Amino acid sequence: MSRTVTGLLILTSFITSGLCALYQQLCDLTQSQFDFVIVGGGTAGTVLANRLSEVKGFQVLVIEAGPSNEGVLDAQVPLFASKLRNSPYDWNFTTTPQKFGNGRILSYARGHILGGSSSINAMVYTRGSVNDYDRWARVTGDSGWSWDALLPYFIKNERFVQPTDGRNITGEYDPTTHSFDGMTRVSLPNQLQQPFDANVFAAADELGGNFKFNLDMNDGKPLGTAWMQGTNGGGKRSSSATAYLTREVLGRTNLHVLLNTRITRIQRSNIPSFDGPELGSVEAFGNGTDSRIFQATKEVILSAGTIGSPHILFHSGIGDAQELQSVGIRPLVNLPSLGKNLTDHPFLHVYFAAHNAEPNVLANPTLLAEALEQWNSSRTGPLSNIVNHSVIWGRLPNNASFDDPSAGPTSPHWELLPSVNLEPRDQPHAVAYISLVSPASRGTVTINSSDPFDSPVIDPAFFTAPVDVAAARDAIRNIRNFFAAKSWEGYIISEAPPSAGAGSDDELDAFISKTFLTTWHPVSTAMMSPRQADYGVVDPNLKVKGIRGLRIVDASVMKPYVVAGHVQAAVYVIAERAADMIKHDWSGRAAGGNF
Ligand SMILES: Cc1cc2nc3c(=O)[nH]c(=O)nc-3n(C[C@H](O)[C@H](O)[C@H](O)COP(=O)(O)OP(=O)(O)OC[C@H]3O[C@@H](n4cnc5c(N)ncnc54)[C@H](O)[C@@H]3O)c2cc1C
Ligand SMILES: *[C@@H]1O[C@H](CO)[C@@H](O)[C@H](O)[C@H]1NC(C)=O
Ligand SMILES: *[C@@H]1O[C@H](CO)[C@@H](O)[C@H](O)[C@H]1NC(C)=O
Ligand SMILES: *[C@@H]1O[C@H](CO)[C@@H](O)[C@H](O)[C@H]1NC(C)=O
Ligand SMILES: *[C@@H]1O[C@H](CO)[C@@H](O)[C@H](O)[C@H]1NC(C)=O
Ligand SMILES: *[C@@H]1O[C@H](CO)[C@@H](O)[C@H](O)[C@H]1NC(C)=O
Ligand SMILES: *[C@@H]1O[C@H](CO)[C@@H](O)[C@H](O)[C@H]1NC(C)=O
Ligand SMILES: *[C@@H]1O[C@H](CO)[C@@H](O)[C@H](O)[C@H]1NC(C)=O
Ligand SMILES: CC(=O)N[C@H]1CO[C@H](CO)[C@@H](O)[C@@H]1O
Repeated sequence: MSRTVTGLLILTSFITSGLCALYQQLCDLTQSQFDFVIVGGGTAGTVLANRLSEVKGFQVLVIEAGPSNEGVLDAQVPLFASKLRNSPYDWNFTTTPQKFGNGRILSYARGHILGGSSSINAMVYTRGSVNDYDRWARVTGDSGWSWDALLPYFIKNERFVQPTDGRNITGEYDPTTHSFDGMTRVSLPNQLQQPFDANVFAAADELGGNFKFNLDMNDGKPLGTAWMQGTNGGGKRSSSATAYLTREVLGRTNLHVLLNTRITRIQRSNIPSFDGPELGSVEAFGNGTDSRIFQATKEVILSAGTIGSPHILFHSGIGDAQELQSVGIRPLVNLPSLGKNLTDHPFLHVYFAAHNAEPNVLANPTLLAEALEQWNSSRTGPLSNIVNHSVIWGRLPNNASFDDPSAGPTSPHWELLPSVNLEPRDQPHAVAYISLVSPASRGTVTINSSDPFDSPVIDPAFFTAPVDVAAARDAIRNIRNFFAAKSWEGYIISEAPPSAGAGSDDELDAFISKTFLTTWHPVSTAMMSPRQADYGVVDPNLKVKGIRGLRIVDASVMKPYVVAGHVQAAVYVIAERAADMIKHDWSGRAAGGNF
């Protein structure tokens, strides 16, 4: 089987054509001065590349460390997503030993490919809640970050399409919540899995309360049980690269996309310019020994992600001055908040033995070959789906004796993803994935060497706030109640190891400590704060405090509050809004700009 897959990979990579705007390596690009230099061709970076190059007078360069997404089969087939971790398309980061995990080290995937993490993620598409964004607006003092103000950007990002099985989806979503002419293809499951999916919604109706049916979790009020929505619209992964860097966009003569090139530092520009960037020089290394300097005349924009953006800034002398000195880097700008307040969602798996032996397509080579043929010819079948079909969002009870870390009553504390047969196990089983989406714990990203090619030191500090442990226990108890519903009779047998039998708080804590992982949602290492604040990294317009001509546009700027959901939709709206801010700032000043 793996031979077929490899064969297809080789075949499709031959088809990849050399578009003029796409440079495979550093030596292919001769031009060295641009209006905007975007560092990182990931989720946010490709949105900016598209939107800024809409202005014909802007010369735009985006530099990506990883290779092209084209022809990468695992980045196209939705159900192959998990194969992209620990691959050439992953930076392969790890965390420091986690205290609550008795020193366990976790792998910490990040996309290393055009489209960044949107090319390797699990494709769940959730906007988050009204309260999440209204809190950003409140703590930054910029009402432009509120839910209502950002709604036009959600609309600009989303292109909702019908599932590929052609079923009638009335009652599975609210069409008035969605956009049908944006960029990223979003859909409901492309194929249902019965009786599992029917049981989920029968149990929701039977139990009510925390589990009551919610027609559409993307309307700003996610609580309850809802149908899943994902960026697998049309049966194929829709990443920022496939959606925002289409062949047509890559054909623009003012857009340049440089692949397989890593940025190590930004430095003082040698071009004298009245309103040009203070740090307008970008140091780039090819995959060989090649290195070059690129110049920005208007702005350098960092879109290297929650880990990559602070990493580059530290090596440029920006960050906590004392910490930089201690690793032998000469400080240029003292910004003590950089790399602090890292916020991520812990992840747990709870297994239940089941009667139904539903075929696990990924574990059976014959089934997999058939499914791949079906996917290849019609974008239908099991491979066209993301891992789950439904989602339950819930809150800790109101009487819980903790300061509420959530943004408010519309924001969940936990997310449950009921699913079947996800991993090979001896016995048929159901699994509930649990993500704790309003965490109070805060971690850090730092460096321990002055070599920019060394990995950064990543500490998400999971479960260092006791309320996060309480939320995990509450989530586990809720999924037990959910699978105990009458609707599951004849399907679920009983909870399986390793959580089976863990009843007391102490027993649950031991299970949580031994098994927790990341949901891969780190944010906030370059947090926004009000314009006059003496903490924070960027102003609400995403300009780095105290440095002219430098912006950060990616997941790292989320105010030290992650949205209570999967974060890609939030990154898309941050990038869409940032593109408008940048165009506005330079409007009329771009030679030949078509405003
Ligand atoms: C395994 C996984 C599963 C996930 N699942 C989901 C999900 O189901 N739903 C969801 O909403 N979110 C999910 N996420 C999170 C979501 O995908 C990310 O939060 C989001 O894509 C981050 O966007 P970004 O623009 O901040 O960074 P990225 O998309 O990561 O982009 C950063 C880019 O910068 C490049 N870069 C970094 N450093 C350098 C450098 N020095 N020089 C040049 N280039 C550089 C990187 O290669 C990358 O392409 C998942 C993430 C992962 C990793
Ligand atoms: C990540 O690890 C995999 C497996 O070891 C390896 O093949 C890949 O090249 C690594 N990724 C990068 C960007 O080095
Ligand atoms: C889909 O189902 C709804 C309600 O059951 C019905 O009103 C509608 O006409 C159906 N649409 C199509 C295209 O059949
Ligand atoms: C660099 O990457 C390009 C494009 O993938 C490849 O053709 C080239 O062989 C690589 N060079 C080295 C030295 O690895
Ligand atoms: C982390 O965020 C909090 C809340 O906004 C803020 O008060 C604090 O100063 C931040 N920490 C750092 C080191 O910037
Ligand atoms: C997918 O379809 C194309 C076009 O019909 C064909 O060339 C290719 O071999 C198919 N791949 C697989 C794995 O079926
Ligand atoms: C809190 O309320 C829940 C029901 O919502 C109840 O089961 C629990 O016992 C209460 N806890 C306390 C400490 O009152
Ligand atoms: C720096 O941190 C990395 C990653 O945590 C670790 O592997 C390495 O040993 C550390 N190096 C030093 C010099 O402390
Ligand atoms: C309802 C359900 O669980 N659907 C899918 C969840 O993900 C696994 C995939 O890996 C599928 O096997 C299930 O059918």
